[in-house]
Amino acid sequence: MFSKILIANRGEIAVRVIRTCQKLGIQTVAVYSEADADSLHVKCADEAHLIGKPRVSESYLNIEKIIEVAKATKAEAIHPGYGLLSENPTFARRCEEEGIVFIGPNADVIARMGSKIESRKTMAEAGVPIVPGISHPLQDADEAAKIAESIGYPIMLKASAGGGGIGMQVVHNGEELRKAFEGNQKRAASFFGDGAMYLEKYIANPRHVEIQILADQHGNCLYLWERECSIQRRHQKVIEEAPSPFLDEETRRKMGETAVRAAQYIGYTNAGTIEFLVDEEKNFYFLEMNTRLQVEHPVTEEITGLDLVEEQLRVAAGEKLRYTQEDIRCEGHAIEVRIYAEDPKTFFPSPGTLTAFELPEGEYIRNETAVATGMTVTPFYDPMIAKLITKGGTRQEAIVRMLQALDAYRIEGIKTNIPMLKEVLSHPEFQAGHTTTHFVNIHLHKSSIK
Ligand code: MV4
Repeated sequence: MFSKILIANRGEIAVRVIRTCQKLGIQTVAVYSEADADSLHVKCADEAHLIGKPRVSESYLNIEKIIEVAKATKAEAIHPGYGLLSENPTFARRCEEEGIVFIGPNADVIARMGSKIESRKTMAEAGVPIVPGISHPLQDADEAAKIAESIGYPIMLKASAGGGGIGMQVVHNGEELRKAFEGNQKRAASFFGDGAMYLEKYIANPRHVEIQILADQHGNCLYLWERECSIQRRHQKVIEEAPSPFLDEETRRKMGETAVRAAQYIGYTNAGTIEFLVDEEKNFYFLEMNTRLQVEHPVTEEITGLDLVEEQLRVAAGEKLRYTQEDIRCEGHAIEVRIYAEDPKTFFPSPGTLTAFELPEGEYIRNETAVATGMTVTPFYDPMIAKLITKGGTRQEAIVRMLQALDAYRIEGIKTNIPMLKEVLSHPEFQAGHTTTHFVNIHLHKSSIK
């Protein structure tokens, strides 16, 4: 096992990684920007190094500066957290070149899964179901129209480099498709520097269900059940839970085995997630693979009893997985909500100083945050300031506990999305488990929240 690692991240995930390092007796090196000098990740690490100005391009995304700190402090490995450099193949490659262990899969795997077209092609080869469509870049609108005709409308036009719904559009006929093609291609080119477009059959009213996997460097791979992440607003996840209220045992097992097959086919190591779209008949289709630890990993930890950061560190250090598939528990139900510093009416970020910040506590409550009373939420970073996770013997119990915990949450000085979270959690359709990706649009349309 490593004796010292660097955490190339900030906020709640940096604090979360440091907590597991402390448990395992691993020394920690934090890096921080000028805006984060008083942050909790700086305080709880064994040492901390300033790497630049507030803007991420001048600090948390500065690959050479982070490598320099890792070498100077003799850190043996780097944990990238999520976001920032976590899925950047150039960063992973630079770590490899310097003999520093990147806590994640190898750079080629990251690059391959970073392209939607490339990953679709790879997954089809691995025998993973993909949405009917094409796995090569479209030449022009004419080719798009011809292929769409053979697949049948409605069609989902997508950007290969896409994310956050950018470059993506549903089209219902040839005319719409021709109109949509160029605009989305231009948008993808300007946002991602890559205008490659492809298309798929449109799946109506799908669910977003993702399988957590864990793979070591000895060819062993496990699935740690699923997370249901369908409750999103404008492609931003809001509530996640495990297990999914929609899956039956057989579908769950089939999806898990499929995810393991996918990971083994590409020689994956590390914790990872295979995202699927699940249609109303419980057919599932590969959507994309995330080659990092995810924001919503705590719900998986709560139902399995595993510490995913510990498992990541162990496999990165070359250890064998200590479990077989039969050892992996699925007990009770866990829900996570993401608390964003945003105006509940306009959804604009709401930076400011926290004049009060008191968290609910209890046996069935888990908080993940890096802010405290008196601290300032700056506009430089993601507005997600905390996660709240509750657990129950049943889904209903976890929901009731979440509503109680949100009532006890005291946060003053900034605005948050807590009103919206309460509205979703108390909605009869959510409570009935009718969690599709259109939930927020359909059910919250009468309120100011959308
Ligand atoms: C789809 C789809 C329906 N059919 N693909 C949205 C994010 C992007 N990564 C994939 N997305 C979708 N792809 C086909 N062929 C519907 C969505 C979608 C969605 C997916 C997951 C979670 C929330 C969503 C909200 C709207 C649309």
